[in-house]
Amino acid sequence: MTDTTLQIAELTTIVTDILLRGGLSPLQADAVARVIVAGERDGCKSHGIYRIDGCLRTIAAGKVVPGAVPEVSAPDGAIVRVNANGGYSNTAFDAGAPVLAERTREVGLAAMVINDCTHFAALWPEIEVLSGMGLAAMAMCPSYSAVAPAGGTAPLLGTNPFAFGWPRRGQPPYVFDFATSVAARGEIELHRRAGTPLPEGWALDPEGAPTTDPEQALAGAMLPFGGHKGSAISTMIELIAGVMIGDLTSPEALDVLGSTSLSPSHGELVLAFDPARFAAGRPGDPLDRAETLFDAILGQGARLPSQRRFAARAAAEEHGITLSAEEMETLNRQLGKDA
Ligand code: NDP
Ligand code: PYC
Repeated sequence: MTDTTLQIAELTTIVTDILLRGGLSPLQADAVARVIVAGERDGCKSHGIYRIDGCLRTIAAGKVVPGAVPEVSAPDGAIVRVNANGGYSNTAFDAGAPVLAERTREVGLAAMVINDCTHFAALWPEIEVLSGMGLAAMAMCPSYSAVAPAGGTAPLLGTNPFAFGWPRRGQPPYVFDFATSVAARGEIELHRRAGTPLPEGWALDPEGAPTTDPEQALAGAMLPFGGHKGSAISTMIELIAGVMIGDLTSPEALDVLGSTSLSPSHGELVLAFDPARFAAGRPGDPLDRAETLFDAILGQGARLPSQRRFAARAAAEEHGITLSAEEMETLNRQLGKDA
């Protein structure tokens, strides 16, 4: 059983073909394949090719509109609205991002509200688009109930990802992107598949007792990161990226979906800031001043978030992406090659 190394473009073609074969339109398949391959390329296995089966199940269950075309409306003001029309969040983001950037430059601060999207993806690919345009940005969304609030014992909040990016001149942006649970649910599933126990403090079993068994954790509840602090941030996301944008909270998304094995449909909120507009008239260039802070962090021997990811990307760009024999078998099955 040997590993296989694929170039990024080769893996992108394979993933796109699988999604087209699964029924997605080229518009949807292209955006979803890019984000899945980006996960694999950057060493984020919890949102890489492992997600393909979930996409195929979601399409087969009729829980995503496979040919959806997102609609952007931004009549005035700081809010850009994108209706995903039941398609994937990634396609909706692609449609709205140029308008969000334009509006941010005009107003200094603008928001993109994505409604009615199916969501399974990591947020940093979106954040990097905006930081690549010189903007600071935040993105967040609910998910489906999987996490007990701090002090509780049953799933209620989603794993609600939260991401932030800051542009840097001549080097990759400062980006963090994390689940507001101790770990992404995808990590629990990867532990289940590998037959490895979870670290202590990640989850509760269905009776509300601490567990390191991934099966029990998936049946029970995950825990928020940082106790009451993560619980509060996760609740904020339910409020501003669910209730406030007229879309579903995580409990509502789970009610509609009826399963934790498919990708939920809800909304997403993206905020973009033009640092130059915010700092106008104040001493110092904000991007230069940020570098002083980053240097001080690095000077202590700490690393910046996404540094590991950017290193993985550089390696993948140079040497390709190495997949196990089992992963290649799965891709071939998904391509219908073992039929
Ligand atoms: P991780 O805990 O792996 O990483 C979180 C962030 O912290 C990353 O930016 C990471 O950078 C950084 N980081 C990790 N270790 C260090 C360190 N020692 N010093 C400095 N920074 C560090 O992420 P999660 O498992 O919580 O989430 C993974 C992904 O899951 C995210 O991309 C998120 O968007 C996605 N997700 C999506 C959901 C959805 O509903 N769509 C729900 C939940 C999660 P680096 O990558 O370089 O290690
Ligand atoms: O990994 O927690 C997760 C997740 C949920 C939905 C998409 N990713």
